[in-house]
Amino acid sequence: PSWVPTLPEVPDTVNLFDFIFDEQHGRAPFASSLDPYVDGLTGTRISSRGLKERTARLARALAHELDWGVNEGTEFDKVVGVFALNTIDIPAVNWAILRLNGVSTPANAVYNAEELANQLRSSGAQALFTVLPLLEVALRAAELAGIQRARVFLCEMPGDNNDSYPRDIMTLSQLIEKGKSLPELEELRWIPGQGARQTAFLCYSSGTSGLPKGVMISHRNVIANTIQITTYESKMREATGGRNYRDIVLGLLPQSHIYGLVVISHLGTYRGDSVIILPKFDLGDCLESIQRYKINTLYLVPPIIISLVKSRDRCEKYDLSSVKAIFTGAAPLGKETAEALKQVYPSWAIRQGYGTTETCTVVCSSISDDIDFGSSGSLLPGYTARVMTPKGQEITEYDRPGELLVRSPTITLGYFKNEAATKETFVELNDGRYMRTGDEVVFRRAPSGNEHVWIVDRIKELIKVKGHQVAPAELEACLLNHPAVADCAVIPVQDDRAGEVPKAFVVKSPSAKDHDHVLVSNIQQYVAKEKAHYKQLRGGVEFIDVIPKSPSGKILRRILRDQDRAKKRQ
Ligand code: 4UU
Repeated sequence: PSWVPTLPEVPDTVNLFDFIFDEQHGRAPFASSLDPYVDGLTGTRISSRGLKERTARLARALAHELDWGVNEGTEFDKVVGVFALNTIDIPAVNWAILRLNGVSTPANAVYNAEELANQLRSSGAQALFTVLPLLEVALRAAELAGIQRARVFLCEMPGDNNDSYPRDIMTLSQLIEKGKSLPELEELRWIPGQGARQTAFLCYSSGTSGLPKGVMISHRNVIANTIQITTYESKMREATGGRNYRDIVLGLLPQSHIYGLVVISHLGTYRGDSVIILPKFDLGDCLESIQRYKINTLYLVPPIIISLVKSRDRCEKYDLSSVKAIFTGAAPLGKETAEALKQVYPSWAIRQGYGTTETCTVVCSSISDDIDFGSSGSLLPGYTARVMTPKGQEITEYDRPGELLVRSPTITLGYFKNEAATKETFVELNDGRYMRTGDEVVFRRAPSGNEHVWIVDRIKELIKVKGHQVAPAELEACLLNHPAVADCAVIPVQDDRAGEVPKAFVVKSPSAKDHDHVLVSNIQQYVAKEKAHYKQLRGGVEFIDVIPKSPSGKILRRILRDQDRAKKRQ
């Protein structure tokens, strides 16, 4: 639409580390009077200068401990896992890894040891950062993935009992102290253009099908999305009265997921915001922090919004008048929930964004003076979209659903060591390289006249539980190890709180003799033991005679899903 500003050129010659820390790139933080990170629980602050210095020292210490040369090997020889709750030091950990020309692979903090070990193995991680509450899982996973104990590091966080730090495991403070006296690292040898297309992060996503895969996110992808968002928002702020406030942001969403990684660490620091870090969701801590730090921008996911609406009485005990805008994404925010929130907090601008790991975050987002509840707003500058029928025909009319394909400088490099999946998801069309989102959308004209994207359904296999990805293929592989399961398929079912939860259809093996209700709970408990808690079969287990499959043997989950929905509507 015409109001969306054009995208300034996305630099090809700068790496993400310099983009964040080098003042010549027009970065705001050093001009900002705000501290980039504040620990919401303790009030501990890190200044811009402090952040830069800590990152530099940490990079020197890491190079020393891991015996890594900045310009030796490729980025994939220097992969480091980050398995942590949010702390004010996680951005510095990521950027220190990038300063070594390495790759950070952030892992979901609720993973169990097996799940983490899978990611560490798949990414080829050589070292691991963690926090005390996750240390046991981290050490077990490191062992499974062949990472030596000496290469596991601990980031301190509030509430730690210092006596519990094992003596043989280095903490972040020890590393930073050590880095103080180590010599400067050599300059990053950066090949202009090519270097910017080097991988910075391996974030895991199952994409359109199969198991989680490492998405190769380049330095330039992250830079591009921060520039896109900043450009888009500056226009919006002009449109809403030229407000030029700096944001004080709620930094609650995990920095291990693309949403938190880009929007909280990178966008926040680039813009000179102050991010108030909380390690995990606790309504009281959130409300307390909003009041105490006068937070004006909340980045949330729908389940948290639901709890804000439902806990209205509790919220009224706090002064939340600083809040100007809330952003929601990672799963659909229904029209009803958005309207309920607007009723409770009429002064808050509610803005829905839509994004994916493979597009290095935000694709489209709504603006506050153009409320169109349920929509995900307009495409960010630099995005081109196409809507396609299953047969590959382009849809150009409004209101006709089809799969969304997008092109942008944020489209990632592909899946790590997975040519087949890369080819399926990233496709070359006549005007460039597009990413198939696997989401069904319609374009619609909003009351304001702007063109908006509505995410209407999901074509791909993915299940979204509280915004977290659950890959049906992963649960199916797990279920097949259960003696009572001969065949199975997993689909999403709607859930009031979590958005979606997984449900399994199971063909019983002939040896299964127990009563169905015993078997159901037995199977559910099995998954609960093997997998992280959000992957549990909360949608239930249903026995069927045969799993519908295509002639080539692909599970037709969509048939099961549509049948299940039809049954619930009856
Ligand atoms: C309906 O969830 C994400 C990224 C989310 C994000 C980040 C910054 C949203 C807004 C923002 O500002 O990534 P993934 O890879 O974990 O999951 C991607 C999938 C999408 O393909 C879609 O199916 O998550 C679903 N999804 C949404 N669905 C993401 N956002 C939305 C949304 N409505 N607003």
